[in-house]
Amino acid sequence: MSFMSTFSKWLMGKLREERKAKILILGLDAAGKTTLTKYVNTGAFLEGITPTIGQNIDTINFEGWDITTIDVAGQEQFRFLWDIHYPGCSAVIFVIDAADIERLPEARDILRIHLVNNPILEKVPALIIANKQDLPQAIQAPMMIQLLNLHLDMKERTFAVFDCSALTGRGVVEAFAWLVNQLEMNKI
Ligand SMILES: Nc1nc2c(ncn2[C@@H]2O[C@H](COP(=O)(O)OP(=O)(O)OP(=O)(O)O)[C@@H](O)[C@H]2O)c(=O)[nH]1
Ligand SMILES: [Mg+2]
Repeated sequence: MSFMSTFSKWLMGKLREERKAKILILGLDAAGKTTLTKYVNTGAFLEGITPTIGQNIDTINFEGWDITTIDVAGQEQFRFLWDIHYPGCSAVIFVIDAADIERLPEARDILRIHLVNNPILEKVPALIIANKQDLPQAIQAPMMIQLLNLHLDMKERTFAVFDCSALTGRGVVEAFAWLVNQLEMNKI
């Protein structure tokens, strides 16, 4: 076998191997983390998803990437379980129920504790999903940035906020395309 074919085989193997990422999906209970993950996996809204206990680990194939998603339980009594998943994460998705205005302060606090002020996730890109945009009262990205103070809290970090609906699929592909773009850029 020539040097070039050995080299290109090695390179292809390397590229394949590096197109793997571990993504952590955080957010309050009922934000839509599991529904969103299932939407990306199946291309459809799945009804009747029950609250997660512990975590769901899935693999999503998106634009040539094998993405292991760790969709954690958002209920308060399970949040201590998030800690073990922080090391080795390539990115974080933080899902917010944008239609639940009353819980936005709680979402902001949890985002601060577990992401903004978390040294293990210091340099990790963050995709913020303003979910449930199919509901009329849902807050949209520009207002969400202000209400969650993201323009200040996240100024040292690469982040984006996408208006999504895990029910209709609106914005989901665009949001994941942004995420994969971050993975591509961080790989080089
Ligand atoms: N209208 C609407 N409902 C949604 C959307 N996404 C999720 N839901 C609903 O919100 C509820 C909670 O969704 P889950 O996916 O279980 O939320 P979760 O964030 O995984 O919750 P935990 O597992 O408890 O942390 C379910 O009844 C979903 O059908 C959405 O985009 N629009
Ligand atoms: Mg869940």
